[in-house]
Amino acid sequence: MPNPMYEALFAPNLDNDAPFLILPEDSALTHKAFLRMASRFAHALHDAGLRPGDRLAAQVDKSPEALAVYAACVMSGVVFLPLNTGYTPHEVSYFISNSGAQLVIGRADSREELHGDCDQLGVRYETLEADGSGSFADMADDQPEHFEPADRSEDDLAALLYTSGTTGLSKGAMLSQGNLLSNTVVLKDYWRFSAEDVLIHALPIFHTHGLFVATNIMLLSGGAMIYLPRFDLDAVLDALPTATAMMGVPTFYTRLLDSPTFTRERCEGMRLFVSGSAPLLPETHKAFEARTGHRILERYGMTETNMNTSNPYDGDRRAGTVGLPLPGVDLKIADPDTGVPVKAGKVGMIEVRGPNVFQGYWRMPDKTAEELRADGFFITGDLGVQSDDGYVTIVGRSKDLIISGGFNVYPVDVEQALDEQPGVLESAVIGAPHPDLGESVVAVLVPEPGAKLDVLEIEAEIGGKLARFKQPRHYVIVPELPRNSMGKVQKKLLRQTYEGVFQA
Ligand code: MCA
Ligand code: AMP
Repeated sequence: MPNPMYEALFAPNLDNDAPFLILPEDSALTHKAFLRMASRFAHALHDAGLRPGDRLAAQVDKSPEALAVYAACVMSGVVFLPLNTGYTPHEVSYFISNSGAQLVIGRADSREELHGDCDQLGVRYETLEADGSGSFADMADDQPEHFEPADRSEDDLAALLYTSGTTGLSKGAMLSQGNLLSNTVVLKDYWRFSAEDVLIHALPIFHTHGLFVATNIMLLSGGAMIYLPRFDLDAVLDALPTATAMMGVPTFYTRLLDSPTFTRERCEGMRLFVSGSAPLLPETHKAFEARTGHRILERYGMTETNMNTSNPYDGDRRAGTVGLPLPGVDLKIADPDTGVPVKAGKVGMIEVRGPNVFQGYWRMPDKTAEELRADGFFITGDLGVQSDDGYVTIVGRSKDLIISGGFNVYPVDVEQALDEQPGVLESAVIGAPHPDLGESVVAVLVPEPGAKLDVLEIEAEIGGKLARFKQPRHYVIVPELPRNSMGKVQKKLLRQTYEGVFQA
């Protein structure tokens, strides 16, 4: 039966004995073995009653099994909803109820906290641990190693990825098989991936970067991934001599540069370093070239759109730019109000259209209509300029967003949690430059008249509600927030005032 992702990514590898996942301690899982595991998982999903179009939420540590859950969803037509392992049960409950997931796969230690919510919503909870064990793995134990793929078209949903918004309500971006596959096909060729490649995979697998960009490209090309549980500097340094490529967020590159053992010799077998998810500083690009002789290839994407632009493989990789629109992607720099293109060289809203652009937000037609124009252009919220020869430079964001080590933090989420704390009259959350994470979170708090705020208490309190990466790393207490004549908090002024708080 037709299933475009299965046919392109899995079918050619069903009997492929070459390694797919190279694991610590010199073990490896071949493409064939990985797909057999995924087939057993797909049978387990089917036995659990999941049918094409149903949703499965997974909050699991990175492991081969965790990746096989994704592949099993593609095989069986189940919509995959990966969740950041840092999310608190409070955050996860929202995703489960909003998505209407039929099954949650998570760690045993989260089961207790989510149990009540799952019971109330009638959702089944199965476990999968970092070592691949758990009740879900047990369900798949004796299943057949071939799964007849579910009938799916390019327009059918493959994944639901939640992205927060400036309104504080997380929205599920609906990504179809066609959205994911079209991007994978383009990127594989653009970046010249082949079965000879060995990619260092140190990214998490719950976001577009590590899940779709890295994994789908390696499935399509039949290559291998040195599959690390997380970015561990020593493990990455050890992996470099046997690898050909790496994908990472800028923090990966600054951490490598901070290590004296990161040398040109170590990178001799490497052909490509890709950076994305957050701005790569031109000085990092230059320092990297000086140290290794490699020019990092920077690209730009979003959860809603997959990858939109990339610096060229052969041509000029320009530091500080995100390169050229990818083949098949229409990109315009437009007036934010009208969508009409601005004059060349002028700053405007980046809008994109193409087979990579998502289907809209899950059960939120109004939000979809606000960001996706009727003619198919998606309003990214990123401000940019385009040079005469087509290179795009991102110069800012119209959305209130902080990107910390490649993770997005929407200030409104954090402000809501802070405003609920006793004694807090109001708060403003901003990003400040951070030497390791690019940007990090600063909270500016205003106490209620006569109240004395205890930052340690506030930290402890919001710790139970907000994922660690969203929690402020610096607090300031002020008598009032600066406002403009319209009464709006002047975040730009706050960012200027506190821009040095993380500098040594
Ligand atoms: C971990 N922590 C963080 C972050 N990561 N805090 C703020 N920002 C972060 N990014 C917390 C940990 O929970 C820990 O908490 C403390 O910070 C110290 O962690 P550390 O050991 O330094 O962090 P790490 O585990 O080494 O992780 C840093 C990291 C990681 C390697 C930069 O965050 C990472 O892999 N980021 C990649 C994110 C990514 O894949 N983004 C793509 C999404 P405690 O202090 O309590 O111990 S965007 C996307 O997909 C779009 C489409 C695109 O364009 O690609
Ligand atoms: P997300 O929605 O989590 O996928 O985050 C997407 C956002 O990350 C984009 O809208 C950009 O603001 C930012 N982003 C991704 N890649 C880059 C890049 N290379 N340079 C600057 N910002 C980037």
